[in-house]
Amino acid sequence: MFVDRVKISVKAGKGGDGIVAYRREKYVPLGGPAGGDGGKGGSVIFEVDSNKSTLLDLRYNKIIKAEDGGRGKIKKMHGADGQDVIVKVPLGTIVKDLADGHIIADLTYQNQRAVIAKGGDGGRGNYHFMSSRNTAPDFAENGEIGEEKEIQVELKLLADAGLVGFPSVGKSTFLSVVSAARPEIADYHFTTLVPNLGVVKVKDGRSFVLADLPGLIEGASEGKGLGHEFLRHIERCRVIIHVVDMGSEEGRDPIEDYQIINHELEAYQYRLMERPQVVVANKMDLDNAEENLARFKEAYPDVKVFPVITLIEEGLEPVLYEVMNLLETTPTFPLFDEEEEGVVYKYEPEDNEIHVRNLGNNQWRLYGDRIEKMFRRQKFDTEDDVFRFGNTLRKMGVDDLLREAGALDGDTVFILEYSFEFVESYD
Ligand SMILES: Nc1nc2c(ncn2[C@@H]2O[C@H](COP(=O)(O)OP(=O)(O)OP(=O)(O)O)[C@@H](O)[C@H]2O)c(=O)[nH]1
Ligand SMILES: [Mg+2]
Repeated sequence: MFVDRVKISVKAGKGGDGIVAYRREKYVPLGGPAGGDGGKGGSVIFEVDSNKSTLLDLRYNKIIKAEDGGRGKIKKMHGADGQDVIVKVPLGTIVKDLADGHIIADLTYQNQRAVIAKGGDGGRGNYHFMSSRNTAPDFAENGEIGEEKEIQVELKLLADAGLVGFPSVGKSTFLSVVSAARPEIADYHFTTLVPNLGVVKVKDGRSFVLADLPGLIEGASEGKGLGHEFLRHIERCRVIIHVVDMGSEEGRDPIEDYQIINHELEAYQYRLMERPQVVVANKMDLDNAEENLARFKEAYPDVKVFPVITLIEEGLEPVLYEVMNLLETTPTFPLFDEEEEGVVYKYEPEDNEIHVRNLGNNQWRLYGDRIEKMFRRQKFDTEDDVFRFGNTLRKMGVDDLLREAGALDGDTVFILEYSFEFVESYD
């Protein structure tokens, strides 16, 4: 089965907690702090395996979870790192974060790896916090939580050129004679149900990857027929080979066919008409072909047409040279989002700012990625922990921010789901 779109959940492992421990030595009442660091949480990593051609495996594996890191150990020993989970995916796999639709990974070469959900860092053990003032710190950090995401995994075939046209015009026949691919060929419509790929070697030694796609029909861009499902695979193609049945074997008019297909490409969302097109007039062996070709040239005097008889491999070489030459001068097109127009590569930098919001009733909220992350890693087991965290915040300028915003002594300050009393310091 060909599966090219799957929604799954990925969950990276939590970092192990750092621990509080002390060295024990004979005759020494209290040795130095020696609590080890927690191990890193495992990550969920995707890796390209070009032997894979579909996302079928993921359909049966809806939740992918990596291992948590181990707790730190005594004698400054590290906890064990959580195992990463490596998921093999086909070439051309794209991963989107369903929360905001942005592309997390675009896997375009063999063995390429991308971290889809990053494991949390381990917390530091207490020996890291030793200072001249505190020689026996009784606190350690918690491990960071691992990333957790709902993602959409999509396969967009990595082909340089794509064959489009009505059903039965000879697209699969074309692929079969110019490459080693052996797609099914038959005289009924929609013979091709899933895309096929082949490597085309041009006589001068150059080569490109060609995709044979299911036939398109009028209304394909609105979901009619099969082609719509697969039109998005053309998105990566830089050149389109538009095959027209000049023999009008099916009783259709090639002049109209050409227009209808172009209209569908135009109406579809990936700006497919911006790609250069090579128009192939196939089935020139049939009775009506010459006459149709003459009418076609009259109707579209500016369109360069390549008359061919795919069946007996006649006239194909000029087509392949034309495609190859166009590929050399055509840059790749950026990937577009399905829902909204525009480029979706938006890497949002982590928000390092600390924000203050007035919640009214003498209540305030502190938020921002950095402060929330810091907070999550903090243990609050003892008074000392709280005091220490307060000091850190003060150093980060949080008191000033609150004061500027109008916070008063005794107000309540929230971070995530926790609250504190705001006490101005006079030191
Ligand atoms: N006479 C003639 N028939 C051809 C030629 N090329 C292909 N055909 C025939 O046209 C029919 C359809 O060919 P396919 O290659 O399966 O067509 P397709 O465009 O892939 O069709 P779908 O997969 O259904 O979209 C087959 O019976 C082929 O043998 C040609 O140059 N001349
Ligand atoms: Mg076919």
